[in-house]
Amino acid sequence: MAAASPRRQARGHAGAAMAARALLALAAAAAAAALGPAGAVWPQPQVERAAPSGGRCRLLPRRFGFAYAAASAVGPGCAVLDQAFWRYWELLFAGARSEGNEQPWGKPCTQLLVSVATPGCDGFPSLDSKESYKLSISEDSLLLSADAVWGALRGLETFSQLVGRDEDGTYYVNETEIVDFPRFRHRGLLLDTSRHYLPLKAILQTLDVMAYNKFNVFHWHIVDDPSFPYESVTFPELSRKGAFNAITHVYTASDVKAVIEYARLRGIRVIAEFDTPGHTLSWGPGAPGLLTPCYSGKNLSGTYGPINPILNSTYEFVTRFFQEVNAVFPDFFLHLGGDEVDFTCWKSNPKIRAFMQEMGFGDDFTKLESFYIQRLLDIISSFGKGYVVWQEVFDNGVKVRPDTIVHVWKENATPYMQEMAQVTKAGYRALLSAPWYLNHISYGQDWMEAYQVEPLKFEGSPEQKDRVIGGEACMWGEYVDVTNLTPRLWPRAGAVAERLWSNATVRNLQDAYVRLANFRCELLRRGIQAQPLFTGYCDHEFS
Ligand code: CP6
Repeated sequence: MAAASPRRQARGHAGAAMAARALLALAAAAAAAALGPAGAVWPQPQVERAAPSGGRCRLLPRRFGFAYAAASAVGPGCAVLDQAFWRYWELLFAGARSEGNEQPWGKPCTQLLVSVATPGCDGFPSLDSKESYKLSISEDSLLLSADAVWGALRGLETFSQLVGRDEDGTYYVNETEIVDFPRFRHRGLLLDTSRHYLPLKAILQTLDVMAYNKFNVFHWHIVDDPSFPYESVTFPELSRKGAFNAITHVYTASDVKAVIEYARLRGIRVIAEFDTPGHTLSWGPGAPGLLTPCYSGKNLSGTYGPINPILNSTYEFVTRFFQEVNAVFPDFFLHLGGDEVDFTCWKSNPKIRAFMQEMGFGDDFTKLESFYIQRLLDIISSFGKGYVVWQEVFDNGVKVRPDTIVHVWKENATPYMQEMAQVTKAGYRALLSAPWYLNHISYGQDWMEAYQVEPLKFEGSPEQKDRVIGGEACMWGEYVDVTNLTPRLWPRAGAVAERLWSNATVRNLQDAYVRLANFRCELLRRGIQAQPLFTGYCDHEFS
């Protein structure tokens, strides 16, 4: 099988036929895998030791349940796990028409005992959360142990993928022992709710599927140029005048709370991005005086540019606005954007140019941008929050706090791996997104390209590599709304999920194809309209 460059092959005609034949073999393998035994987990666990005995244990829906082990530091009343027990029971057995074979083999397993070492159920997950877990499945007992509830959630997901059904419809799980932990601590997915509004339901469903993939950060690119759907309590005019529709296309305070809690219950952090000073056109109508008025020659042109960085009123507004954002979003980190600031309007404005002279910035508008960003970062720091910024903030030499996280997104300006080297060499932590733009589509198996990325493949010291805390798959919304979000995301985002969770050595495309095709069928079974990888079928595709 010529799996090394299937993408390149799929582009040429002769290559396409070859790749198609090779992939047909893969598709057959995947179809066989879909029939049953589970054991194919996505993303692949770090260590799995299948028991040589080949024993299995039978699960009867009415007699199977999740329970807390006696020694567990958390027990009934822990909402994160109580609710996860319900969810996973439903996922496993809901819609089961029967208990399986009337005279089934072997003795049934009745309980998965969950033991968590550290107390704590009410908090939010964080960059430092422990997500490791151990699953021990034998004919006599099913045990899941974890340091923290967040790891128990990951283990429950793995368990749910291990359960299969045989020809009689009997549920079973094979003996195995899994020791698992994430390779990277930050495994994110960006959704853009400004280019198109995404209904609350679509966001919540995406959080479900993120949890199936062990993603742990929802990066909410909530506002941008085209619309401002965030309903601010302090500045209600922003969404009243900046949303596509001020009633139907907004996220109210209660919507935002619902997203944050739904995510928390799945071990997912919500990092909100309010991108400034560029990408802010939609802020203008609701915040008079905030944006820079552009000139055409000597006259106002009637259009607006980035946030006006030379006015005190700007910083008063920004302080009050981010005070609210700080209170609404509990995560330690905010994403402050800072990308793609267009200097044309600033250049056209005589007051801005006079300010540049006064400040000694000359013609260097990156200095003016830095002037704004530095003041913004000081405001955010004063709230005790940390921040993530897009790479331009680093590229332009803005003085940032040493604990700043730099988000690498440009594919080519500087090759992105070189950028990772530079960011980490300067001592900053880095997040990678440049090769993971899921909004880009092309004919063929483009998930393979995302899958083959190696985030640490750059020249640098071990300390530098340690500063790569993970990455994010991005779904920018110019051409994506609720109609095509789910199939465009899944299972392609799964490629990024496995790269960020599994061991660096897990990179065999054939093996990944079989497991991902299998996982995609499981997503269909769970009611998620995930698109196919290639030819083939799933048992549940018409449900
Ligand atoms: N919006 C914002 C975008 C993009 C960025 N920021 C973007 C740019 C180029 C591509 C995809 C997305 N649409 N606010 C860059 C981080 Cl190819």
